[in-house]
Amino acid sequence: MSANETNTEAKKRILSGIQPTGTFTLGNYIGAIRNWAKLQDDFECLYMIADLHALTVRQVPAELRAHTREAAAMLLAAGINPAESILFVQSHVPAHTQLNWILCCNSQFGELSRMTQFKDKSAKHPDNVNGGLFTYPALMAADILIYNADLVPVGQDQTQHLELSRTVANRFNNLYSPTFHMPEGYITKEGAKIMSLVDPTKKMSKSDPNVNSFILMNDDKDTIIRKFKRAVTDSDGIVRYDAAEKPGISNLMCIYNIFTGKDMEAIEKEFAGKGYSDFKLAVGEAVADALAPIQGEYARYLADKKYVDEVLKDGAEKASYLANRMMSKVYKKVGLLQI
Ligand code: ATP
Ligand code: LTN
Repeated sequence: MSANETNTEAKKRILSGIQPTGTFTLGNYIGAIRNWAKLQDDFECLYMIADLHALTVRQVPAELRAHTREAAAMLLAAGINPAESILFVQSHVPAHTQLNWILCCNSQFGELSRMTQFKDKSAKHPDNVNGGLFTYPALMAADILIYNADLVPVGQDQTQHLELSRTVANRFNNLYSPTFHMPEGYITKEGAKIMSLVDPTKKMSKSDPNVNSFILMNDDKDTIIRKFKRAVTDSDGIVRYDAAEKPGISNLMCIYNIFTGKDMEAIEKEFAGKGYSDFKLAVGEAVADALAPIQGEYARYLADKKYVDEVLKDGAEKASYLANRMMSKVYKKVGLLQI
């Protein structure tokens, strides 16, 4: 079935988003993007660059524009196929902001106040605790519910937002009449949360001011190996999985597992009696080798701005068609006058 039809019983619908707040990290790739390409054959997929969400934190306009196109190029390079999936930019489908308002009016202050991302980002940017940051999850719920998405592939940090989407959908359905599907999270066990290389108790994040804390998708091999070599670990010198006691080594083992397919036991055996530096080098090489072909494709797409923009235009049209239909239903249900 083509992606621009409404969802049938045969294929479940997927929606996910990523903010163009900078170059994507290895955490974004492992926790989210890597799975997006894999899901395309079995699901009807919509993948969105969440530029409106990015505005909840101050952005330099020219950089935001550039990051948005780069994000599209990286998603194409990572295997999103526009012939199978709808790839679009959030602000190109105005219906998201229309539904956002309706859902804001159905989200409670207390619910929004409890969101850990709101608390974290308010602490990080105390000079800009804006209304958009507070109502961020209502816009995310709109992104999901406007397409009646069944599944939402994200990293673990987004679980609370997903739960709020379900609460709001449920409230709306009960108040008016069944309208929205209940979305489920699709969170893979491996790599749901890749940690910072500098502080392995914190999530790897593209907006971290310390460049050594993350691997960027376009870091070259030397940079990747250097960053892994510097990664904070512990002093006992044994490669062993223990997320609580050895978060740094365990994080590196997760990354190595993802790119080599070797399980934790096999990794422990492979590096028994060897120092951390051998292990770190092996992790760096595995990551650099896996990213090399994606980086090649990325450069190719980035050089073809016209093609990328055409993909996004086509995606926006297909997504708008689906979103506008839901929007007229919602406006009618809440009692807005239709003329
Ligand atoms: P920012 O630093 O700007 O807040 P971010 O790096 O946290 O951004 P998002 O755009 O918020 O990235 O997230 C995009 C997707 O990547 C989401 O599904 C999120 O759960 C996932 N993700 C982000 N960081 C990680 C990580 N460290 N491990 C696993 N998944 C992650
Ligand atoms: N909040 C998400 C990005 C995002 C998203 C979405 C994810 C915006 N809208 C809809 C899934 C579904 C984040 O990763 N920080």
